[in-house]
Amino acid sequence: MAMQDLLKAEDIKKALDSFKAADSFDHKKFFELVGLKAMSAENVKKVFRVLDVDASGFIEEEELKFVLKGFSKDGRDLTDKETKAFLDAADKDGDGKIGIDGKRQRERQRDRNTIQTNISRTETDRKRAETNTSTETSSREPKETNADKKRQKLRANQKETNSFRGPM
Ligand SMILES: [Ca+2]
Repeated sequence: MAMQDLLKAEDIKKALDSFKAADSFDHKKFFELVGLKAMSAENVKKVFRVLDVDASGFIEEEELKFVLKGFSKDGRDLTDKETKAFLDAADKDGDGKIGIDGKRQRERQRDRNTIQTNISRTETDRKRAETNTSTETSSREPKETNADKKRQKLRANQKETNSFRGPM
């Protein structure tokens, strides 16, 4: 499936023309201009498959850099800054690539686990996945502690207020 079968050539041109200047790319506005926002989920998936050049099921950083070329051969490369910003915004689980079901993170997680079980991965990938998981867990703990502290402080403040108001 080619991109011009999915999107209108004039919309693609309009969208590409809007972000001709380096570092001007805004993926949300681009998707809107190119007509992706109004498309059915099924067609969005088709677009995704065109952009997923190596058919890995993910759009990796390298593919993202050339994402505009996927819409038109005249599309410019994204700058490193734009690629990074796009990836940060769209990569919800921080694995450094964009999955096809970005909005349904929980299902994706399950899919990924299935993929990890079914497809034999390189040792490096597995190790990286394990490291990621442990980092995620440990980075979550201080946040909870902070939130707890905040709650305790709030409760303490409340008590003070109550006892202050008590005699009144
Ligand atoms: Ca890919």
